[in-house]
Formats: sequence, C-alpha cells, structure tokens
Amino acid sequence: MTLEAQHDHSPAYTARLGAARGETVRVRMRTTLPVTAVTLRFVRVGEIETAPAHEVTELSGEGRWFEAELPVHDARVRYAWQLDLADDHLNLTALGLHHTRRGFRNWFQYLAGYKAPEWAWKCVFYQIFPDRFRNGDPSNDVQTGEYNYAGREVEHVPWDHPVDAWGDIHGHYGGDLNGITAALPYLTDLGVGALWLTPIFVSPSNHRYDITDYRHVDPHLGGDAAWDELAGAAHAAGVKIVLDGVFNHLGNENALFKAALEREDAPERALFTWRDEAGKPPYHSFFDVPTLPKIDYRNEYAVQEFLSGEESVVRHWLRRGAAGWRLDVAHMIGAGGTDEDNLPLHRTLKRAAREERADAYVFGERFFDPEHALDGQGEDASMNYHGFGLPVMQWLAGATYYGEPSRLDGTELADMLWDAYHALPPQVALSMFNLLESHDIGRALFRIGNDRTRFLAAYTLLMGYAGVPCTYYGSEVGVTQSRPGNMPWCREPMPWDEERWDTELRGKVRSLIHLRRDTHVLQEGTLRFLHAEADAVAFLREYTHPDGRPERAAVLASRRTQPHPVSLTLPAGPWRDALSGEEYPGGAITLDAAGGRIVLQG
Ligand code: ARE
Ligand code: CA
Repeated sequence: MTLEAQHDHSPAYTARLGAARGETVRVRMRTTLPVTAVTLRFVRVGEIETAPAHEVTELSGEGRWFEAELPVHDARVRYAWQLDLADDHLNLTALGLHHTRRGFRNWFQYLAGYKAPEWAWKCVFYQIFPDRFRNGDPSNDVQTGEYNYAGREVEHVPWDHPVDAWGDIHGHYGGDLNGITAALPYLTDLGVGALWLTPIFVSPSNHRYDITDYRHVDPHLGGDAAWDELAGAAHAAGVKIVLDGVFNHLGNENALFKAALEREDAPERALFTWRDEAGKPPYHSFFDVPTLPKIDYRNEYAVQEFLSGEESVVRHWLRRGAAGWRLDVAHMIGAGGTDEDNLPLHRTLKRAAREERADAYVFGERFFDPEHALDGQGEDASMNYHGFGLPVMQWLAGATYYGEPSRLDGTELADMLWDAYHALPPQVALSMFNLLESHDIGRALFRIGNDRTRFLAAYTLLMGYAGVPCTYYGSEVGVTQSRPGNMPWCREPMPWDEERWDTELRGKVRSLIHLRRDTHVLQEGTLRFLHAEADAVAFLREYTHPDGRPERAAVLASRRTQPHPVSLTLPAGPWRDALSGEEYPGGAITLDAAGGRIVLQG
C-alpha cells in the first residue's frame, strides 16, 4: 500500500484540538503524489474560502508535507484539501482522496473550544448490573415475602438459580456495591479501567430505572456508606465509575410524583404532563409504562432539581466521586418537542457536569443515528449501538438482536461502520461508547451460538475499534443465556465459582483488554478500512507523532469458525502479531483472520 494523501487529528497533522473560536490552527497534509499546489478550503458563513498551503520539510516519512492555517471562526468548522496535479485536481476529505467533489458532511471538521474527557480513551469499561454481579453483604438482601417501596411483594432469588420470568423485575439476587468493592482486584487484574453501573439509587425494582430517591443509594445495594467505600477503593485502584442518569422519567413512588397525584392544585403537577387517553396512564410515561412517569423540563424546577441547579442530582454524585453519567434514553430527555428541540437542555446538563468536574464523561443512550447530538456542546458521545455494536453483531450472528435473520456481509459492514465513523468530529469518534451487548439486548456469546471463535472475533473488533470499549459483566468467563431474547435473559448472575468459568476464554479476553489498555494507537489513532469481503474485514489505526513518526495497528476479523486466510496490503513493515509476537513483513500479506487478529507495526 502506498500512501497517497493523508490528514487526520493526530499532532503531526493538526497542531492542537479544541482551540477557541477566533483562534487559528496549523493543519498539515502529506502526499506522495506529484502535486503542483495544495490549497486548504473551508466554509465561512456560507462561503467557501481558500488558503494556500506551503511545503514544509522538517517532518520525516514518505511523501511531502504541506501546511496551512485554519481559522476557527465557528463552533464547528468544515474543511478539505485540494491537490493540483499537472493535469488533474483531487480532493482530500474525511472520506479520503477522490476526484469528485463531496458534500460538506464528508469534509473534515474542527470543533472550537471542545475538550474531550481523554481519560476515557485510555480505559476499557466494564458494565455492571448491580443486582447480578456480586453479593458482598447478604444482610442487606431483599427477603422473600418482603414488600418493596411500591408495596409489591418481592422475592429473593438464589444466586445459582437461572433467570426466569420472575427474575424480570421483582426477583432480587442480592448483588450490591459491597460486592463490587470486593471484586476490584478481579477487575483490575482483567485490565478494566472504568465501570458503568446501571442505576444504584433507591428504587423498587431489581433494575432500578424507577427511582424513588435520587440522592441515596438503595439500602439493598449497601446504601450511601457502600457507595463511599466503593468510590474510595476504586479511586485508590485507579478505576473510574460512571453512573446511570435516569432523567427522562422517575419512579411512580418518587415523592414528587406522589405529591402530584395527591392534589389537583399541587405545584408538582407541573413536573409531569397529563393526558386522557383510553388504556393509557393519565400522564406521559416511558413507553406508556405506568411506573415510569416522564419528567417535563419545560418546568424550571425540574431543570434545577435534576440537571443543573447548585444541588442537582447531576452535580451531587459527581461531587461524591462519580466520573461521569450515562444518560438513559438521552433522545427522550426534554420538554416535549423533537430531539433537536431538546439539545439546548442537554448542553445545560453537560455544562453543569463539566463545572463540577472538568473531565466528566457524559454519554447518551441513543439506539438510532446520534450525529445531530454530537457537536461537542452536548453529550461527549453516544452508546455506539448504531455505528458499531448492532452491525458488528448482525454480521457475526446472521441475525439482529431481536432475532430477525440478516444477510449483512463484510463489505456492507465496513460501509456502515465507516459511514458512522467519518461523519463525527475526531474527538467525538474516539469517545464513542462501543459495546457488543448490554443489559437490554441479548448476550453476544449467546447470539453467535456460543461459538468462542466468533465471539473472539467480535471482541477483537471491540478492542481494536476507534472509541471507548465496554465489556459486559460475565462475558469474559463465558456467561450466556438460558433462552433466546433480550432482557431479562441477558441478566444472569455472575458465577464466582471458578469451576464454572471458561478459563481459556477468560485468558484470551484478558489479553485483548490488556492490549487495548497498553496500546496508544488503539486509544487515539485514526481509522481507515483496509479490506472487506463477505466473511472478513480489516482496518488500520494510525497515530502520527509531531515529528511525522507514525504508530500503526491493523485489526482483522472473520465470521468463520475455521482458519481463514485473508489477503490484504499493509503499509511497509515490519509488523508483529500483538499477542503471539509472530513477525511479518509489510506489503501484500495473507493472514488467518478466524477469531480476530491485531498486528502492530514495528
Ligand atoms: C421491563 C421488562 C420488559 C418489558 C417492559 C415493559 O424487562 O420485558 O417489555 O418492562 O413492561 C428498564 C428496565 C427494563 C424494563 C423497563 C420498563 O431495565 O427491564 O422493562 O425499564 O420497566 C428502547 C429505548 C431504550 C431503552 C430500551 C429498554 O429506546 O432507551 O427500550 N433502554 C433504557 C435502559 C433500560 C431501561 C429503560 C431505558 C427505561 O437501558 O434498561 O429499562 O429506563 C429496539 C427499539 C428501541 C429499544 C431497543 C431495545 O431497537 O426500537 O426503542 O430501546 O429495541 O429494546
Ligand atoms: Ca446483598
């Protein structure tokens, strides 16, 4: 593969990220083509302006380097390079090099004044559903026959009892924050740098998305004392904790909602929206579930109480040691109206979080296209179902997560991933929260027929891809499902009896997590697809240091279960397998892709 032309966010090409509006940033491109002139083009107030680029010689590597000044005159500046050849013009955009003009969506973009929470790029996240991870204190367990805060009888489920219909909402296994604290050595050994905990506040159900009291940890999870202990121990172990922010709706046992129900003239009524429709609760709620009344943020009290007030829930838990928020149903949080109308509210939330903690990581749950919300001013990123996890698993499993057959092949997969990636500003693409599975959709291992080879291919993509990888509790030891479907079947308790672990799988997963944790180019490198065929894909990650020296990794995956050679062309070598150490030359090469493979240059 010969480099033809390159520009990206790494420091050789972009002097700095996040310069303030009104400043100017030095940008560079490199090319091996016989150019006669290079021009930077950018959009300013609806006009395309140009700046000539001049050649610079102090950088190393193949090709010639050109440099120009980019004026950062707007919150998001779009730009592209034009290359003049003796009898030709070419354009370099985020799509690569091409003859034809491309729409502005495909140009490079520069965000003014935006600083990403870069610590997240360096971490592998581990998602925990607290009721199911580890029981550190049986004395706080829900007891069978006990009534929950909603006056409903609940059941204590023994740890080794497989999830059944009862386990859906009112069966409690007894996992708690004490258990997570006790498991920190296990997690750090695995290589995990951060946790995402699904909700931990006082709530009747086992999933706790129906919050009764946002300012206290559920006593069944060990209460506030268990949080302080966990936060302290995690900090000492270098592990960050992101909490689940359920701000679209609250639980119907919450005092605000109860007050609103009690009296027609209660001021709390203004926090909700009321309606009269047969067969539906008399108020708007999450998917018409009566226990989850929707909060109306046209009401300033709601904004202050939950999001941005001096004592808001967002600020409260950041003060008490949380490192950020995952926003439940981010696309719904708002004041009615469309997702677009609600973006100012999300910016308010993010600003409050950042005031409280300058590097707070705030990402939204968005199952669908999140592009419009990702301009750096609102959420840092989204859960990357749309641009990563769903298509990857659809390709590997031959089915969607709800069981519809799918014929997505590797070339379509590469197109879908690339399309979602290149449209994002670079710091946002690196902050996207990548996942294969979660507490809402089927377990990855189960969906690919419990096949270890294909699971490891998926896992290799997860650890190798641009964005922050998140692994789901138990997947490392082979936890699967007792039957098809999404929740609750994907919420089996974590086995702590090592006899029940797939230790070979765990060893491989652990190596991949460590590789990701220790490899800078996987954390901050740009992304480019190298190859795609029906059963295999390969991409390159690249990071170029200020002096022009590149760091590179190539990631391959196949959906076959047997050894499966794939031919592709790598930049000039030498290269080595990141796990086995086996060495390869660069250039045209054939590698076995079954189970996934990461190779590093140098
Ligand atoms: C429970 C039962 C379900 C039952 C439901 C309704 O588990 O089997 O259908 O009740 O009675 C939480 C709990 C769930 C609980 C739910 C309601 O975790 O167990 O369900 O509350 O009580 C959509 C949203 C997405 C949302 C998912 C669940 O877009 O944001 O649905 N995810 C968040 C959390 C959930 C949480 C809630 C929201 C509510 O992560 O855990 O649920 O706070 C397709 C659809 C999407 C759908 C997606 C996933 O793509 O198009 O709209 O996501 O599938 O199912
Ligand atoms: Ca317990």
